[in-house]
Amino acid sequence: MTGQNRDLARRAFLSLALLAAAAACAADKPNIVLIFADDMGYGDPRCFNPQSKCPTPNIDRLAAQGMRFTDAHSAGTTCVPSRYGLLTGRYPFRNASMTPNTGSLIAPGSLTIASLLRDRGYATAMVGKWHLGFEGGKDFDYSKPFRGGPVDRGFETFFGQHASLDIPPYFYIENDRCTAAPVEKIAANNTPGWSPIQGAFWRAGPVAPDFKMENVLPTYVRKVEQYIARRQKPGQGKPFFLYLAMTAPHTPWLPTEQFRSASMGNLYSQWVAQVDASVGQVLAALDRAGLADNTLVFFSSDNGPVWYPEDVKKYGHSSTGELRGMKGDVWEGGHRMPLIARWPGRIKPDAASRQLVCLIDTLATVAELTGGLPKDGAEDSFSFLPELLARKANSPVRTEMLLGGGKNLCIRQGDWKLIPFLGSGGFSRPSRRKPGPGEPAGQLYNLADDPGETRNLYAVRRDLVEKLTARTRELSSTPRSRP
Ligand SMILES: [Ca+2]
Repeated sequence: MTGQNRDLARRAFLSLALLAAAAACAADKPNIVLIFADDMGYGDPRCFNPQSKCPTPNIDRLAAQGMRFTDAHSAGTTCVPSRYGLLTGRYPFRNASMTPNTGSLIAPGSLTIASLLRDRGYATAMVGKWHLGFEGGKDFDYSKPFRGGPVDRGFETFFGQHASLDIPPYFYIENDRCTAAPVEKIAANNTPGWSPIQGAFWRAGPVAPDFKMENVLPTYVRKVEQYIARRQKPGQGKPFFLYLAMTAPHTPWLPTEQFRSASMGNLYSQWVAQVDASVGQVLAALDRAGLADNTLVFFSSDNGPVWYPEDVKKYGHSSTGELRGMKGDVWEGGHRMPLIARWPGRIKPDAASRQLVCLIDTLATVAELTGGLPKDGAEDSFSFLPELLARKANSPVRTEMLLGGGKNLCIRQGDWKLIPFLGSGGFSRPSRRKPGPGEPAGQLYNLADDPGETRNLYAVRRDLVEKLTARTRELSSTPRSRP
């Protein structure tokens, strides 16, 4: 053997030894299942809003068996930035583009929850809605592999769709290939009695012959059940990370026969009931496989609901509970999310946490659980593992967080929230308005005594406005916010 060959052989042996060590280490780790609802409001699950009209027995049971976070926030107020922040542990405003039509939004080689766990010996799988773009943007070539999607960003397998269930073209992607090209056409749809972006709303466009709107959510749940059934018993192989990005209760609201009954309430609550039952099916699959005890389950949602004040009056249900605003808004209803974590024997049952956390923190949390935070990546992610395991009660996970982007960047610090403009910033009208004579230029709320954001203290607490404005500038001009 030449010196060079010996060196190669030694390096190959070391790589194998490292891989074996990673696998051995990973074998002791829990499986991680992340269930992400789409557009579910803080006030939908009854465990967060006892007045909810949506039947959510499975989400409630998950909460009763684990920890509920009452001050958890998505990284954005709409699908794309929220998902970007969740998977990368990085504020979406740091990215040049948040438009999936222009290409793959997560840069090649960026750390994601999936790439981190894969490199630490986990099997990684995603099922459902990606919405973070592919190379080539909206110019899909159905004859070629889709690059820059889940399988190029850490997931070993993927079954799902490119964006929301109301955005054409409509087709499934398996790993990096389309299962059937969208060669047919589907007309636009909506539901009388609801606004144009509620009900069974979808846009007209190309659709694949194997893609039926009402079958999409049940198909994803079945794929997840099959994946879990194939996994091995604890200690017998690789642990897995499974990300189920549901397409609901986002539009189109399409409850199947089983949920279309008056006892389930209106169309929306019927659809939420089906989402809840889908969560129940995933939990039942873990039970059947004997994996529930060794699996950390997260449940949350990507942003607030499309639910207007008129709907609250008409249906007696507030999809955001007592929070102000809706999807897209920088008010709490747009981004405060129901977050639940269950890990039997490790997380105390029926626990509640009032800690400020952001879904961006999921990456650091699973990183700490599986061997510590990497040096690079996860720029804005703070681990809430100590909170989950009640190791450091009273020690804050994070003291501040940024939301939005550009000149609209808002900051939360402690109980205070500064919005540097007037209006919702999103779907509630007006989204933005100029101050009238003598009116303050922005909004400042104390969420501890005013969670509904009804008393604007911008004019009376100028000291805080200045301090928080300076801090926003400081935080946004550094490349990372975690140490
Ligand atoms: Ca969404």
